[in-house]
Amino acid sequence: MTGLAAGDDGALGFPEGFTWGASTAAYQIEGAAGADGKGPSVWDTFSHTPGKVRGGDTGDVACDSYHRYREDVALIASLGLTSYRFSISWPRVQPGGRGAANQRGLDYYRALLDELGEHGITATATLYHWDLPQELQDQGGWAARDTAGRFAEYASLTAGALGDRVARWITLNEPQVVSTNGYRNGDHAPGLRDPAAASAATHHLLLGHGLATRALRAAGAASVGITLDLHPVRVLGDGGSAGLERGRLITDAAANGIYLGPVLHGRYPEHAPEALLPPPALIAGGDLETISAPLDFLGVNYYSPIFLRAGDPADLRRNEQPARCRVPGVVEYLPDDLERTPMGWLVDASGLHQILVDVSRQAPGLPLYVTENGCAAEDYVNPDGEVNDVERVRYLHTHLEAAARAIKDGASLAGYFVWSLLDNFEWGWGYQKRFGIVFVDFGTQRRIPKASAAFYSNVVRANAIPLLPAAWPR
Ligand code: IFM
Repeated sequence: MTGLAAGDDGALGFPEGFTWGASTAAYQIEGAAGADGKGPSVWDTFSHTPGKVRGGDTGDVACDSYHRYREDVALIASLGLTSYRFSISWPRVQPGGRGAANQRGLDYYRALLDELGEHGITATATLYHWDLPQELQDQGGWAARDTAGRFAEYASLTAGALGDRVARWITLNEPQVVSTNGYRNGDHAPGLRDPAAASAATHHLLLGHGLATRALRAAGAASVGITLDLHPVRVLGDGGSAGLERGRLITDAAANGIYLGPVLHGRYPEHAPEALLPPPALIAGGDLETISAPLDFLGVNYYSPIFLRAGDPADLRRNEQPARCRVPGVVEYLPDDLERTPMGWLVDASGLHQILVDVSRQAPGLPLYVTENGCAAEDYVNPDGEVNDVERVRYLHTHLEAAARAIKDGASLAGYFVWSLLDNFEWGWGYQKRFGIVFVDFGTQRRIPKASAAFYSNVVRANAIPLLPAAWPR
């Protein structure tokens, strides 16, 4: 790749060969919940449990991409994207999570890959985006060490069947969210509130990643990585105070280091709170070597930073919450001067710059891909039949500018995937939150590219972003 160039009009260019894509995940878009021999996943069970998902929504139909994948690939092609990140549903391929493959499940992904190939779009396939086969959950899920071995078996079988068509394999998507939301606070499937199971799940997810990486390599996989959700930790005011600095180190270890450390450096971070770490008895000899096997790339999902400031956890002020670092005199807070999306997430593009530069310092030369970045917005179809999602255009513009600046400042960023191609099933929020650059009318399944799709497509085709209006926040 060559360096960044400013176009004649001052636009900020990306390196030649930069990968431009959009991301989705199987349970969020495919629908066809029981079709062609697919087994139930933890998300089928969870979403069908009353009270777990807003409005009682399920992924039974979602965007029906299982049947409409040709239309969806045509959409991707029409935007000029060079790669599509999708996930493979483990229970479609192995309905019970072990044993022989379900050929009809593999056939679906082969057809999708063929369609992408015909349009010259490379495939970036995630093996696990949270839809664990329910049968494995019944045997302990990720809290059980055996699940890591089953995951490697599934990786091997899938790569053997589809590997010739996949440019990049991502083992896991956001293992931190699986452990925290699935096993610790119960907001996601399987809905457990069990701190011991959460810590065990953390280690077994990482071990599953390491074993799957080995299996993928043995199957001749072209390129292997993992996707982590990363959250820069920012400190207001006197970052020099000992308490705040300790708080920053602990928060960073809790939010990022517990996953980055083992994967990049073969060790859990020293500052991580003990309650989040797997107990030593679960870590067998050789596990950390397996987990830290060299990667071809790291996927970074970025949405929001974490802010810390001095405060009293026993007397919280507006916008403050107790800090996960539990350092006396330190609180987390949501700065007033930053916008929030309808998810309540802070909009802070400079956090993307920070995390990309930081990770590249930790792993010099390792190619990074932003595998997710985007926002929910209150989208609607206007009387002209258009969706004018100006908030998302602005969000993408500022974040792409931050990504371009990060490359200038030394980050080895090789590609960017927007989250998401389509409005979809947003987990516990059901269909109430729209993240797509393409609007989906869930009644008719009609797809309407939003203004953000046109904006993004222009960036992709130019391999450059227009200069930011001076008044926009960075
Ligand atoms: O929709 C999710 C995705 O599945 C994982 N990363 C965050 C997105 C927005 O919440």
